[in-house]
This record gives sequence, structure tokens and C-alpha cells, in this order.
Amino acid sequence: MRAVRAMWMRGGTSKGGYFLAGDLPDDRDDFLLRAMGSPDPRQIDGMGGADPLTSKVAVVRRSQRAGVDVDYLFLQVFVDRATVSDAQNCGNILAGVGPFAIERGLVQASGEETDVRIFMENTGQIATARVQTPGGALTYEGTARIDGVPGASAPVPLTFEETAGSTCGALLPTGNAVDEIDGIACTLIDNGMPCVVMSAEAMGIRGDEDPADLEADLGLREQLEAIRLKAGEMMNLGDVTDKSVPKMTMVSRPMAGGALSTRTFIPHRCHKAIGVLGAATVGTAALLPGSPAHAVATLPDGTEKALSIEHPTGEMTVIVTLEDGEVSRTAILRTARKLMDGTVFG
Ligand code: NQM
Repeated sequence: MRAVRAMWMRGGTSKGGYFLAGDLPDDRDDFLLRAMGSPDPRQIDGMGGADPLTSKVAVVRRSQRAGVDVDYLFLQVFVDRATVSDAQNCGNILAGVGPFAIERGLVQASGEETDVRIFMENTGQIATARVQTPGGALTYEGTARIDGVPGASAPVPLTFEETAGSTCGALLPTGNAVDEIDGIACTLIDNGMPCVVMSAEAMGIRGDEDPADLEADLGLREQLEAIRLKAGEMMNLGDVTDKSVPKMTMVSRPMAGGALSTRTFIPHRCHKAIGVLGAATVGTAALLPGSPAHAVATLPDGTEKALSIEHPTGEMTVIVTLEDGEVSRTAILRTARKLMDGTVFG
């Protein structure tokens, strides 16, 4: 059994193991599967929480890039398959990377707030995390609240630059705001996360269902998977059978004063909230006239748009900045918390 230094953290509405790259063994994926307890739907023999949102890993190293502090590689450890995938990024786990980099001495806290510039290896883009360091000391305590997490913590605002086409090569990899797959109008889009955005009504749901009820609807899941496999090829992702992208988001009119309401499969379990870059991408889809998301969205005016993306446990506000009609910047408020620092065995 291998013993490896690890920190467990909540990042946004997800949770996972944070490792320094140099601490991981050569047979990294085998170790991570053992450490998480995969494959097993209950992950009983490991640290994973039997949910894709709690079976996540951040691998962090000091960056050699100019103007960048650390490089972050996100790994999804599948729950019920022996698969460790780097095919997607994760903006929730990203929220813990800044504090982790300070904890491990890769970045020095300076002043009341410390900006940590992070190169996201999965997609080759840069994010800036603003970490609270009052008096030069890292803190997780604060008054920021995000839906899907009880209580309050220090805010960790995240700013993303130029995320369009992160994995698919273009914001709209087919060149269209709408494509029809299996008779359903879909927006195939990537503003940081490859997503397929469809109308909830077209998929035969209301859009306010509980995630567990949607997961129990086998007909819906089969229909979503058939669309996803076709969309993957159209989005330059190839065969996505064993990939956790694209995400499948069904949209409906806002129900709580937001921009629009969402239910997202990621891609086989229904998210209890929505991913960070997923929300940025769905919000961007809502700005495309003629798209299923635009048809149901209530949009604010102006070039800096605060879009409240409603999800099963509340909302996530995405601030999208437009320049010449294109998205140039996306910002989202997250929080994070250290849960455990020690040795994990796998
Ligand atoms: O979209 C879940 C999460 C995510 C990803 C998923 C995420 C993002 O909530 O940036 O955060 O969609 O697999 O952690």
C-alpha cells in the first residue's frame, strides 16, 4: 500500500483530494482509484463519497510559465468505472487550488488578499483566484455564502479569461447556435466546459424536478445519452462513451427571479447544483438568439451581465463581460475549506 501526502478540501460545491504533483507515485491513476475506492458505486474502500462531485482530484505544481503561479490538473475519478479522466476541467475544485498553493508554500500570502494566477492544464487557460489573507495569513472564515453549501466562508472569487472553445476549439464547434439531434434542438457550446443545452420541455420534463427523480427516469437518461454520443462527435470530442463531457443541460424559464433554470446531467448523474464552467457555458448559450436557452431566458441589459443560473439547490451568478459581442471574461464567486491534511493510502 502506498502512503501519499494529501489535503482534502471542499472546493465550491465539490470535494476532493489535493496533491502536489511531486507527491504522487508513478502509477498515479492506479493509486487514485485505490485511494478513492473505485470502481464501486459505494466507494466503501476509499475516500470518495459515492458521487462524481466528491470523487475529484487536483494535482498542483509550481508553474514555470511567465506571470503564472501554479499549474492545476483536474482529474475525475469515476465512481463505478476504473477510469481516471483528464478530459474535463473543474471550476469548483479550482476554488481550493489558491488556498492549497498557499498552504503548501507554492505562493506567499501578501496583503489582505492574495491573487493566485492558475494555469488550468486540462484546457490550457488561465484563471485568477482571489484568496483572503488578512494580515498576511490565509483564512477560510468569512461571510460569503454559495447555494449548495451550508454556512458561510471566506469568498474566493474566480475570474476566467478567454475560455471560449476550451476543449472543442471554438465556442460553437459546429458553427451553429442550434443543431438538431434526434429531433431535439440543441446548442453545442464550450465556454470553458463542453455542454449540450436543450429545452426541458422538449425533453419531456418540467425543469423543476428533483435530481433523484430525473435519475430514476431511465427513458430520459437513454435519450440524453443517445444525444450525447452524437453531440460528442460533432463537438470534436470523438467517442465520448468513457468521457465525462459533454455535460447535458436542460433549460426552462426562471422560477426564482434568475436568468433561467437548469437541470444538468454530468453526464450520467444529475448535478445537485451546476458546475462553475458549466454555468458559464450555459449562461453564454442564453445570449445566442434563436437558441433553446435564449428562448426561455430573462436577460439583463449591458455589456457586463450578471446571469443568475438557477439549479436544483439554488442559483449561481455568473458575470459575463462582452467585448464586440464576444465573451472576454467570466467571473464567479466560490468558497473553499480545508477539511483534512495528512496521508492517504492507496
Ligand atoms: O463545470 C461538475 C462540479 C463540476 C464541474 C461536473 C465544474 C465546472 O460541480 O467547472 O465545477 O460538471 O462534472 O464540480
